[in-house]
Amino acid sequence: MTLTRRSVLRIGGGLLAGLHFGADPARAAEAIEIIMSGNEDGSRVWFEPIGLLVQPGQSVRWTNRDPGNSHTATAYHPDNGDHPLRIPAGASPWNSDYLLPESSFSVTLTVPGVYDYFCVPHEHAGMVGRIVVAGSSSPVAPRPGGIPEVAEKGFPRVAAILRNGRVDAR
Ligand SMILES: [Cu+2]
Repeated sequence: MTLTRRSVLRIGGGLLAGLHFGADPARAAEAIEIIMSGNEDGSRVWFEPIGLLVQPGQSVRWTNRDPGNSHTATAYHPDNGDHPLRIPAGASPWNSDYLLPESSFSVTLTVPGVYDYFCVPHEHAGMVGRIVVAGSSSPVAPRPGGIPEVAEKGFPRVAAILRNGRVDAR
């Protein structure tokens, strides 16, 4: 059943991506890629880059390049498993659900601010990421708390993202 469900989800993601590309090919073509990765024995998993600065309206696409694991890109939001809110108020939460190797998922971010997200099966391994959508006011890091310590420590600093545009995983 799990495999069937995942296959359906994968197809669903493809359809969504297709609709998105159809709606705005220029923007979709410019989607910024975040890779879901892992080492060979699966003891380390990460998003690359782990920190990213984008402009409002930018699309971001996660692709699972880890042959040994399924991963998710899931916004910290009460709608996603009752996690604390760590995206801007008024921004839409997202959840890719499980992405099999070589599968992708994309969102378009419009509301300025800081977006923290995680991988459902690897939050406790510290697999998290942070995206800053530029805006008029200076973005503030989400209030800490309510998530595993290893996840909390995993986020790059907002200042580093603003300074460098992207922060690579250590
Ligand atoms: Cu993962």
